[in-house]
Amino acid sequence: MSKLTKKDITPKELFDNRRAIMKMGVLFPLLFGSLAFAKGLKFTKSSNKDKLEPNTFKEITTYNNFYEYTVDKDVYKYVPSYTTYEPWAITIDGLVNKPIIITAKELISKFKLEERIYRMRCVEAWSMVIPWIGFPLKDLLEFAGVTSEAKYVKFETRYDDVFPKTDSRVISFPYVDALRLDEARHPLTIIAVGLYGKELTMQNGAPLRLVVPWKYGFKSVKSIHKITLTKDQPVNTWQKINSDEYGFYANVNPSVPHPRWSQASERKIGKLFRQKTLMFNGYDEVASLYTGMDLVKNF
Ligand SMILES: Nc1nc2c(c(=O)[nH]1)N[C@H]1C(S)=C(S)[C@@H](COP(=O)(O)O)O[C@H]1N2
Ligand SMILES: [Mo]
Repeated sequence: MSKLTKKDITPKELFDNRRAIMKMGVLFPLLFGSLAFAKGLKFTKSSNKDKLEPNTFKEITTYNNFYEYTVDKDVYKYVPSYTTYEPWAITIDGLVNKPIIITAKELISKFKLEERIYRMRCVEAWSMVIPWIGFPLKDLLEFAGVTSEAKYVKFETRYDDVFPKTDSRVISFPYVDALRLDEARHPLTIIAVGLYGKELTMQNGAPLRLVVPWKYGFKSVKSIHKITLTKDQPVNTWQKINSDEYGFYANVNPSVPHPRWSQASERKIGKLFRQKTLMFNGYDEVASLYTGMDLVKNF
């Protein structure tokens, strides 16, 4: 495994001194002005072959799970403006040819953005349809140069004063989740950077977050800070808390109930009646990833 060289690392102070960054934001509002408002993004529009009916922007941005801020759904009340968090550093390390620390902005600029209108199913039995803007995670893995020993990709959020309300009595931080490499490389798996044609809101995981539409929402780590390629299967945040209730795979599966509730149906936010939950959340094309696996054991 190659080591980080000085050249790969942008001065740490640039990222870690939040106060200095905030001061810069005050001193140079013009420089940072483009970040003050959700910027329109350039992207290829989705054909929406599935004819999914997206939830409203308001629904998607006012009903969220983001435990670093609060355990309630009104995360939008606690998030400061995105401006405060720039520049945001992303580390890509572990079993890669080219470990790197790069700003989110620069990283995003390397990929072609497209719209993906996906179902999102939370393990708590509610769901939404969200028009994400993003790029395939596969492209990022190619950029990083994954080595042949790598088997898993781990994603971590920050754990510092950018999340002032973080309460580690509920879950341990930083928030962590991971995918098997073939799941990570599946064309449906994306890194989302936008929503409804604009940059992500903080409550939805700005500046960039994972989206794995056939898995329960908790796999889709928000506000990614670190991506690590590993040989061993990482333990995710929810497994750590209760491995009888939350597994590594977390594929949406209506026939495997959560120990405390059924997963057979869901409440789509904004709808009066519950709807049936679909195997793999309706994304049957991923079934071949799990051929021969017992999905009751590997829940
Ligand atoms: N960092 C972080 N990422 C997270 C969470 C979290 O608490 N912290 N919650 C997860 C859960 S449980 C869900 S359902 C989705 C919700 O995504 P949304 O609010 O954009 O719909 O984010 C996931 N990603
Ligand atoms: Mo969730």
